[in-house]
Amino acid sequence: MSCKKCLDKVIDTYPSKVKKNRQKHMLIKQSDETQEIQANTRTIPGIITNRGCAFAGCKGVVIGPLRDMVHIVHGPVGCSYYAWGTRRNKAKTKGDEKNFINYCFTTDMQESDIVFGGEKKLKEAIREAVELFNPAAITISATCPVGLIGDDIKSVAAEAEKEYGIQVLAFDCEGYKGVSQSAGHHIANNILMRDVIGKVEKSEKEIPKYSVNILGEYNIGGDGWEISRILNKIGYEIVSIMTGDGTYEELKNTHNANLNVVQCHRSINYISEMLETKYGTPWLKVNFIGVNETIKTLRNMAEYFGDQELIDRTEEVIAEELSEIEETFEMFKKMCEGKTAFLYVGGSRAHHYQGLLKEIGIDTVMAGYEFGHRDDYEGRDVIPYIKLDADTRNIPDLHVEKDEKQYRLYLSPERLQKLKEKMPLGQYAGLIKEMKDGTMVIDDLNHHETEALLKAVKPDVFCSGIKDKFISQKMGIFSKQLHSYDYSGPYAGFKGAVIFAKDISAGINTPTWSYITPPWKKEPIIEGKINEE
Ligand code: CFM
Ligand code: HCA
Repeated sequence: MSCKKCLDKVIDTYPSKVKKNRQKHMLIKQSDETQEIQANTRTIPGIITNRGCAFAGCKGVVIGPLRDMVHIVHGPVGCSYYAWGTRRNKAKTKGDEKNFINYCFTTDMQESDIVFGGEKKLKEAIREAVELFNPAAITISATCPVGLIGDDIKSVAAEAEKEYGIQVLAFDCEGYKGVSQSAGHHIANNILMRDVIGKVEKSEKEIPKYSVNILGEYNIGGDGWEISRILNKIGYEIVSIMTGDGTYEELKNTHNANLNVVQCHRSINYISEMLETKYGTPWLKVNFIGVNETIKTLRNMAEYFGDQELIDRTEEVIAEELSEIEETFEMFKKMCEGKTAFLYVGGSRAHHYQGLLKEIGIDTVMAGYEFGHRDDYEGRDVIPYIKLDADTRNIPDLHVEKDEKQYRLYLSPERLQKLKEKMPLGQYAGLIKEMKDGTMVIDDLNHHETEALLKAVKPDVFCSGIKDKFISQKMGIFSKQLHSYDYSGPYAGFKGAVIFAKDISAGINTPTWSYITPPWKKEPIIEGKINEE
């Protein structure tokens, strides 16, 4: 069946209004056309989406991985408890530093708090956290009911700051804000930028030459550790990693670096942009997933700094790392060649993993984001992203001013301009550009579409998350979680690529799938059009 026919079949069962809506979220890559896709809009009520909420994006994704802070979730117990430890953002304790990553802190609001207000309980939770744990700082994240009943978490935080002499940050990230977890990224970015980053002043001399921040890297399955290992080996100084295995103390220093490299554009582009405006540090879009992309990234970074010594060292490390993996990588590649994949992940991995899959001989035939914006699909030198950023509807955007005292340019504007022509400095190509013609692109893929497409196309592997993993496996199609890595990882960098290749080849080649009969082969299935009236 052609892709066009496949997509038509998938949406054919929808009522006409829904069909019209969903059509705009789908396309088939055609490089001779300028293609647009609708993204970052509200999911149609009733449709089972894979998306999460603003609270997930703020607390779960951006601030949660900061290990030396106590993150209090203000709300009923479920939001906190059911998300406990699920994201696999690993963190190690160094020396006698504090590390609260394995804890789950919540105010556990009850009915009476919903009726009479939960501020007292929140104050009490902060007091308890300070007395028991003495953290570097505290965050408070509001879940849905807090916004609905109007608890003033900001004033509770301000009072606590005075009382305990540590920063207490309040995030109004009620789940219902915006249209997905993307809204939560934005809320977290704004507050970290306004209240934490920039707190330490340093002179130019105190800033190491090859100092970088890694933005949008959350150390899932240890990815951040593997990336840091490679960068340290070359000779880079990592000032802060945002935010996987990161700390409040490092975060305060983020502006004291000479380059920001951005792994996940979606979740952190607001901060990278603001750092450039306020402190003059440019950002470079990087990708540490896949061997070729890692090499390209390392070469771009070296060229940005421009010193021959660094360029040579980079080549040396690349050669060393390659020699360690080549043989094993090749072996797994032989076991995967000629297979096909569906790739459906949050807001950047559906893009980042296509190259790595290609390297092991797997063709991505469908890819899409849960909550990417149009710039994550279409690229952002083409589109002025602010205008299209629909999630700013409910979220006050922060526009920072240039900081005259701490603003410094590492490279001259002329050199920066030249580099921009060679590498993605301040630019992002997005997912579609690098795809093969004929690939299906689907935004906010839902459960009906997942089932129908898997059935029609039968890819060899479906890379996505926990919510659809078992739809796929019950159909006899191997699923690889690309959020949590199914307890494996790291997948980043050279060594990570081999672990990924090993996991995929094991999953595809196990005989298990031949023992499973998909439900449509053994049960009658009623199919038809939904009556529109
Ligand atoms: Fe960025 Fe992420 Fe992703 Fe994301 Fe996420 Fe994640 Fe993801 Mo799950 S920050 S957009 S909100 S790369 S938690 S580490 S795996 S959906 S593709
Ligand atoms: C989130 C977190 C999540 C969920 C993963 C999944 C993650 O969106 O709140 O659905 O499998 O990576 O842990 O994206």
